[in-house]
Amino acid sequence: MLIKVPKKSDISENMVTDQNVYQDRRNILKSMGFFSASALLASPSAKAIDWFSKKEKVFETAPLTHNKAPSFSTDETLTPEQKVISHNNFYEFGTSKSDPIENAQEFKVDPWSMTIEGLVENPITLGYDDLLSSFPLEERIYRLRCVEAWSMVIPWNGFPLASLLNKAKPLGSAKYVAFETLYDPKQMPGQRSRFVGGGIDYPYVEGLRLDEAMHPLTLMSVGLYGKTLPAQNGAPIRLVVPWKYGFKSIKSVVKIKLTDRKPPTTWNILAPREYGFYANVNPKVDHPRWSQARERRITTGGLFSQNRIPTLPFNGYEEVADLYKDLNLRRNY
Ligand SMILES: Nc1nc2c(c(=O)[nH]1)N[C@H]1C(S)=C(S)[C@@H](COP(=O)(O)O)O[C@H]1N2
Ligand SMILES: [Mo]
Repeated sequence: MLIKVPKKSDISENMVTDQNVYQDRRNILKSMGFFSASALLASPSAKAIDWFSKKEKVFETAPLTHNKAPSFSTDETLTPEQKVISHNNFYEFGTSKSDPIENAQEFKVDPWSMTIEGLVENPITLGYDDLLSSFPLEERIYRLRCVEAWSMVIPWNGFPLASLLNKAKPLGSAKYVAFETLYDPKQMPGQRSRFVGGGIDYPYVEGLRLDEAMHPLTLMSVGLYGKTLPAQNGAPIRLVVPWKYGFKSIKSVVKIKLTDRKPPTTWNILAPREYGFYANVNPKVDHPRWSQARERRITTGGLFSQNRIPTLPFNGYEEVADLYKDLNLRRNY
C-alpha cells in the first residue's frame, strides 16, 4: 500500500469530511436517545446486553467543543473509533489489549486534580472542569506507533502542553518534565497485583526534556473523535507525543513536575536495555527482541485490513529532528 508521508503542518481539507461522518454518527446516537457515545461500545460486545439488562456501570463520554478543521492532519485512513477504544495498552487495568475496556468502565475521573509543580514560578492545580475549559481545544490527527510494532491514526482533541507550561512559567533551572499517572489501587486492579499489572512498580511515570515538552506537536489530550476520552484511553487527560513510541504517552495524569534532572520512566526502569528515555520512533534501531523497520497499521477491524507498512524516522514527524541534532540516536534509544 502506498502511504503519503505528511510533511510539516500538513493540513488537509478532506479531513473535514471525516469529521462530518462521525458528527453524523453522534447525531444518530442522540436521536436514539443516547447522549453518551460510550453507548457505542455496547453494539458488538456481549457485555452490551448486560449493560442494558443488568444496568452495569458504563464509563460516560461527552461531546467536546473544538476547532472545526483539524489543526494538524494527515490523509491516511483513520483507525475506526471502535478499534481505538477497544485495543489498548493501560496496564493499570490489565496487560491484554481487551483488559482496559473491560476493567475501566467504573473508573472515576470527576473530581480530578492535576498539578503542575516543581521548578515553576506559578504552580497550578487543575480540577476536572478546568482540564476541559482552560485552553481552546484543537483536533489533531496523529499517528500513534506502539513499540510492539502496531500503529493507529487517531483524531485527538486537546491543547499543546506548551500552553500549560507557559502558564506555569518554568524557571531557568528547569530542564526536564516528569509526569505521573493516578495511583489508586482500589480502582486499578493492575496496581493491586503484580500479576495483573505486568510487574510495573506503580504509579506509571514518564518524562520529557523541556524542549521536547515545549514542542508544538506535544499535546495534552482530553478527548478523541470529538468526545471526552474513554477511561481506557487515559481519561480525563493524557499526554500524546506522536514522534515517540506509545509508552511515552502517559495516561490519566495527576502530576506534571518540572525538574533539573532526567526523571525515571516506567518502561526504562523495567527493562533498561529494551526501552530508553528518548524512545523516538526509529526504524533503524531495533528493539532487542523485534524489528522496528515495519509496523502493522490498524485500520478497519477486518483480517486483511491490517496493513504492514514501513516505519518512518520520528514516526514521520521529521520536523522534530532538530531537537536531536547533537544526540547519537542509536545510543540514546
Ligand atoms: N499510565 C499508563 N499510560 C500508558 C500505558 C500504561 O500502561 N499506563 N501504556 C502506554 C502504551 S505502551 C501505549 S502504546 C499507549 C496506548 O494508548 P491507547 O491505548 O490510547 O492507544 O499508552 C501508553 N500510556
Ligand atoms: Mo505501547
